[in-house]
Amino acid sequence: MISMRDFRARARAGERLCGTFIGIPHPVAVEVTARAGVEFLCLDWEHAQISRGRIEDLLRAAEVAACPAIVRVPGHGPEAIAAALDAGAAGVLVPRVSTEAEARAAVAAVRYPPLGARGAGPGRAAGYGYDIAAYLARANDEILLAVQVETAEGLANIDAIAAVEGIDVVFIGPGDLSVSLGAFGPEGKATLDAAIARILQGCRAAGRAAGLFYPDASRLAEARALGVSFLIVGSDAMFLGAALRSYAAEIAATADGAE
Ligand code: 3PY
Ligand code: MG
Repeated sequence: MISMRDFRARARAGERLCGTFIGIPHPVAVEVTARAGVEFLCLDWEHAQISRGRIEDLLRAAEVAACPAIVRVPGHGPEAIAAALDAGAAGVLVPRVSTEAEARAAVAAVRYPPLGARGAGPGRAAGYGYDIAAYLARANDEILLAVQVETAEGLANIDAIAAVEGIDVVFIGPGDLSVSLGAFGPEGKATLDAAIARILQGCRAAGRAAGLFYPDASRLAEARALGVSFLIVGSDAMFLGAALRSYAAEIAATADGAE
């Protein structure tokens, strides 16, 4: 089990960490997913129907299961980043970071001065004010910042983005990247693979840990070979669907009259 305290250090050091997205906006989904042994969770506030008010309860459920949980925020706004961190997230995943300026803005929103410009408040992370001094003292060391490179513009700017101090992980979103490059399906595979290889090269050159999304767990060996350490695989909903599909296939295969 990974302690909340070590999470950022381990991610920065390029130790393999395997998480999954949470898209089902209920604490039960969080507890069930965390207790299965997944190494961290990423609450998907960008693409799932998770309300701002729900984030805090989902983070609480992750803490009950002693599983580090970060939040994929719905954009670059410092308000959403502050809301996730003040609620107690172990870090944030900022989507669609395409320029050095956007990467610097993400650092500014996540880090307290002098490294950034995050505002201090008596939220849950700061013990509702009881622990504010202690939280301010440790937050810059412990909060993880991962930025997603998943556009053609981000690909073009990868070296400048990866070099920004204060970023811990550059995370590749292959879905959006393929859409942005017009590289779909089997015909687009070579283009997408080359783009991913270029991003990974930029990460290596900057000494930055690299992350990647996979829809299922069948390619963990490939990730290791590519030098990708920070993995988000599927989501609670996708794993639920996959398990139920396999059950449904068993039902069909063993139905009365089936061969
Ligand atoms: C993408 O594939 O676009 C993602 O954002 C995966 O997390
Ligand atoms: Mg994406």
